[in-house]
Amino acid sequence: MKREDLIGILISISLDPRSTCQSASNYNGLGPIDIVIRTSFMQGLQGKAKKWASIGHQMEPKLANKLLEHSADRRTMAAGLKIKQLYRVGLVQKISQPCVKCSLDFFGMAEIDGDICGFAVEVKARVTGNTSQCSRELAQELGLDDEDNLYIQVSFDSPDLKSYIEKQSEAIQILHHAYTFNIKHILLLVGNMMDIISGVLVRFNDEILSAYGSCMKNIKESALNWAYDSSVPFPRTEIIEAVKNHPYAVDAGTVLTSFELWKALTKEENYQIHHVIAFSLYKPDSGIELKEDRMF
Ligand SMILES: [Mn+2]
Repeated sequence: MKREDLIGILISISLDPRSTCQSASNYNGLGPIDIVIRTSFMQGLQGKAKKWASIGHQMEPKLANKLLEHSADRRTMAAGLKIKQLYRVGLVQKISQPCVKCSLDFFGMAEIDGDICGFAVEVKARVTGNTSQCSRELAQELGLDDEDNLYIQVSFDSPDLKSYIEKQSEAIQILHHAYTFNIKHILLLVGNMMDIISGVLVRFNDEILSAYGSCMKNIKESALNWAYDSSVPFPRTEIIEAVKNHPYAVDAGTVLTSFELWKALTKEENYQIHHVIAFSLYKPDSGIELKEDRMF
């Protein structure tokens, strides 16, 4: 796909709120409310998958500390990256567009190609032998094959972007991070239980970020206005229909209760997400020590 095609698709995406299952075939037969329900009430992970997800989460700070060591040793310079500081960040909501939220693994300040700027790190810990092996083989194919050569910078519109990112969902996730934080660079840091396997610094530009912003706006207009605009009624009938497709996860009563709770908690006078962010500072010099540094 060419860059222009991608941007064209992002700008034109909108879900018809009245669409039926038949006409929404582009979205696997699901209408907008179906998608909202499916993504808001996901079935919890169980058994091994749950354990792996938890181990992966525990690996995030360890891999971030390795990254800081690599930056101090100038090994990240191959991607034009020198990290100044890394922070742990809570859930963040875009001030100008409250429906856009994200939860980063790390936010950082860095010198990238000589300019000081904000950037983010998305950590992917491959915790099983199989996934770790796949990632290592991919890194080797890209020439990121030894300790001193793990980092590379790539532009989002590079014809071989696809070979640098294992999953489509990960590509969308980092675009979403970049848009939410209004930053141009995201480091996709892949590691296993021991070490960093690769670090791909993806560079976005204003054009793709604003196209993605239009896409977010269109999705909100067509599927989420009821949640953000008090004059739009709660789509009770559509929700009752939609939960029939997801009986394992949720029922209509739970959706309504969760929505009322969310509204109460996110009322401006009660709770503003961007006011309660806790930044925890990682200091490259102090190794693995975690220092609380509340900035807001
Ligand atoms: Mn992650």
